[in-house]
Amino acid sequence: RIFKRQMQCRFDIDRLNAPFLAIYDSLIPTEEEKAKQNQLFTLLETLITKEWPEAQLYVYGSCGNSFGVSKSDIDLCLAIDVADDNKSEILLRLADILQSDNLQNVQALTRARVPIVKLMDPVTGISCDICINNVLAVINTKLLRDYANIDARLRQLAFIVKHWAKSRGVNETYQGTLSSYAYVLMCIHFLQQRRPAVLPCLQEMRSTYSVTVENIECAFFDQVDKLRDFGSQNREPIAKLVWAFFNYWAYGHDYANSVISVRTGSVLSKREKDWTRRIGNDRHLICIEDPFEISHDLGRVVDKYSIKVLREEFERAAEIMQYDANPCVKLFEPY
Ligand code: 3AT
Ligand code: MG
Repeated sequence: RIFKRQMQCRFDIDRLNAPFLAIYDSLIPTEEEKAKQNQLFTLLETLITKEWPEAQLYVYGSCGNSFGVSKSDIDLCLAIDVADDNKSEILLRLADILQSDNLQNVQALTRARVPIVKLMDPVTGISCDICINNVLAVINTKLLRDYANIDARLRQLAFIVKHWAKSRGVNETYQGTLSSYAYVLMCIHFLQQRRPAVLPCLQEMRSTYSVTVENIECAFFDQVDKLRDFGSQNREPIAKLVWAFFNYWAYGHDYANSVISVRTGSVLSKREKDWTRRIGNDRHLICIEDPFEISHDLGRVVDKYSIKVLREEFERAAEIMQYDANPCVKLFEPY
C-alpha cells in the first residue's frame, strides 16, 4: 500500500486557503483570554512563592507552546527541590493553600501516573493542573514555541491537524491514538521535510540554549527571530500543506521501517533505533521520536487496533482533501 499512490494535488487547492485560515482564526485564543490565563498564573505564582520562596512555577503544554486552542486548560509545573518520595506531601500542602484562597474543585491526585493538583479559578473560569518537576515538558514546550515563531504556517497547520484529530476521535492516548504533542511534532517534522524546507532543524544548529535535565542534554538554537525568513523560499500556502500532510501520512510514510525525528530533521530507520519489535507494551507501529528523550517513542500508545483506526483516518482525510467539494466541512465532521 505504501508509496503506491502518492497523489497529484487537485488543481483548485488554492481556493481552500481562505476557509482553512478562517477555521484557524476561530480556534486561536483571544488576547482577552490570554490576559485571563496570565492573571491566574500570577495569582498562583504569588501563592506558591509565599510558601516556597525557592520554587519556580512554569507553564507547559498548549498554553505555553502556542498551540493551545481557545478554552484550553493550563498545565503548570512547579520546580522545587524535593525528593520523589516527598512529592505527595508538597501536593497536599499546595491543595490546602489553594483551597484557602477560594480556588474551586481543588483536588490532589497523588496516586496518578503523573501526580497533580487540579483546580478551577472561579474568577476566570479557567481550569488548571499543577505537577511537580516535570522539567523536560517545560523544555519541550519551549522547543515547540520556538518552532512556532519561525514560520506562521506551522501554527496554522498544527491547529488544523489538532482540530481534525479531536473531531475525529484520534487524539485520545488512553484509546491508543496520539497526543496533541505527538501531532505537533508530526507537523514540525513534515515542514522540515518540505522542499524547499519551511522549518530548519533547531537541534542540529549551533546551540544558543542549553540545559541538562535528568542527565539529558537539551540544546538547540533558540534565537528564532533571526530565522524569520527561513521558510520564504517555500511559497506553499496552508491548503496545499494540509493536503500534503494527510497525503504523506496516508500514502507516503513507510510505517514498517521509518521513525520521524524532529531532533535530526530527518527520517531514521526503526532498525537503527532498535524499534523493530514489540518490547513490553511498546509496539512501535507508528514511530515518533521524542526530541529530548530519544529512547521514547510517542507512538508507543498505538496498538494493533488503533493503528488501523489512525491509518484509515489519515486516508479518509487525504481522500477528502483530494476529491471533496467542501473539504473544510467534511474533514472535521464528528466521527
Ligand atoms: P491540548 O491542547 O491540551 O490537547 P497540549 O499541548 O497541552 O494539548 P498534551 O495535553 O498532549 O498537549 O500534553 C501536555 C504537555 O505535556 C505537552 C508536552 O510538553 C508534554 N508531553 C505530553 N506528552 C508527552 C510525552 N509523551 N513525552 C514528553 N512530554 C510530553
Ligand atoms: Mg494540555
